[in-house]
Amino acid sequence: MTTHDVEIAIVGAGFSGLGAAIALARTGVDDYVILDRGRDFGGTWRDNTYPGAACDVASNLYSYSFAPNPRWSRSYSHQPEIHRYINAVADEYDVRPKARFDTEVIEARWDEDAARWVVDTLTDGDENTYRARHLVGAVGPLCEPTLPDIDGIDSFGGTIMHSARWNDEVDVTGKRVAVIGTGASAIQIVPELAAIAGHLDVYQRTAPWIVPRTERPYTRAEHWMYKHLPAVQTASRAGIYVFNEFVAFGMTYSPAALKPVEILARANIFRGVRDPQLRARVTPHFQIGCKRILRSNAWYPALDRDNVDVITDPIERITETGIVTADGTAHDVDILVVATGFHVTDSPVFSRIAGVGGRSLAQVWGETGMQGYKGSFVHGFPNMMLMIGPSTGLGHTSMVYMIESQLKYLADYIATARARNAQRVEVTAQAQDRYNSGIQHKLRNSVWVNGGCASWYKDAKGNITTLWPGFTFDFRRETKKFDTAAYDIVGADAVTATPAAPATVGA
Ligand code: N01
Repeated sequence: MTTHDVEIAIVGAGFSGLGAAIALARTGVDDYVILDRGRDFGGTWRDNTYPGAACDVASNLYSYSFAPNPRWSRSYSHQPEIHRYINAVADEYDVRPKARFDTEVIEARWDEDAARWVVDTLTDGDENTYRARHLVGAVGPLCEPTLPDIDGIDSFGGTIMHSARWNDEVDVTGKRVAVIGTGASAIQIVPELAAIAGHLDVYQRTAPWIVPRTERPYTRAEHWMYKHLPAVQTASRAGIYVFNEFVAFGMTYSPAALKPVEILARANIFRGVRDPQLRARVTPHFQIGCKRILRSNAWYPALDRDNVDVITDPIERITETGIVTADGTAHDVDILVVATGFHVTDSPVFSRIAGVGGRSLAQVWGETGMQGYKGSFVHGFPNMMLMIGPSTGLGHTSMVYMIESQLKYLADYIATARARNAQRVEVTAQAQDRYNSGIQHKLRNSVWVNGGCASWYKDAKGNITTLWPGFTFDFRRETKKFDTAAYDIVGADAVTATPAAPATVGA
């Protein structure tokens, strides 16, 4: 086992981990390492390789503002292109030498006496420990797939795949396929599989709202302009951004304002499904926006195909040969696809991070719910900044915008810690409590609370701790500067002299 000392350990090499590395490098911080269990950069865009995987935020907005891509082939990008883009940015900023891939973080624990994070990792059986002054958690909320808790699932004798762990070698051509789930992943997978499977059953527990997807290839003229007149692409980006923020207004403050979006979604059903009975079954019964609004032109026509059945009877159990529904029907299946989402508020990652007193994030959040300060810091976890932490998720626009807001906060945090020779920086319990009360207050009129749906936005107690309520520019304003008044900041001498009773120098 080897121990390495670094100033900053970044865990995760997706959009936010790579962004963190670039932000640090730009402010002159060189002593950092990126740890990721995967083989290259990309995070969720590396891991989700299912057929049809694509982004439902328009290409011109779904990129770093500091690294525009004039070569996007389409108005909405597909997974391979986004994965390539992220890796190209990593190379452009020369970040790759800092990355340790195929490296699983086993545990990260706070050492109070040394005022450092101790991060144990495993790479091909080799144990390495990184002792870091600061830890940046950039694993993303959608990294740990959820297998549905259905009786008998382990007994299934055919092939079973989660959408986020796709096996390209499985050939579905002519096979009997079942897809469980009708979320953002399923609506992209189903049209692809329906075209080649012998028969496809789609198990729908809740019908989602789906608006048309205005995807098209960019023209040569657009490519020329994006390359030679970058302001045109910047203007397109700004236009998409502003339009999306109107949706944020409806979702957070005035769900009635989303009525035109609902009309669009109803028209999408009418256009895509011929059979009136099927139309009725795929029409949602909750307010639009309560769950993520999805985009597809292909979903309804796929459900309307002769080789596809939409099954709305609840699943009773899974057997060796297929699925039995509550009405007693046995549906034979060769390949079972579970597009059932991720552990978001109960991620297994939380039990691998231990803060003050050895208490893990899982223990702390098990009691309080997933709470933090500005989506970035958590009381009891000094010197640790989370990227896309609690209350930062979006349903309407690009997460990259939120990530970039946090990058500014991160750079300022590190600059502040360095300027003050700080050994220990911890958000105060009062600041965190006040902040979370404000978030919950803002959510009270939102469609997520009042829209009549169950969603992964809510935790086990029914509280929404995943979403940012409001406009994204408010979050950017809030994270513009590292606000030292919300933190206990302990200088170099104080930490070794009085580790248990930190002297506050923040003002
Ligand atoms: O997962 P989900 P996802 N029996 O949790 C159903 C992002 N994303 O992977 O609605 C039967 O949304 C569940 O049913 P219900 C995006 O943020 C982005 O699709 O709970 N069904 C639901 O239909 C998204 O929100 C892109 O009643 C069961 C589905 O499984 C997030 O990832 C693309 C079940 C799960 O839907 C997650 O999306 C893809 C059970 N036991 C994903 N358990 C972009 O384009 C669950 N379900 C950017």
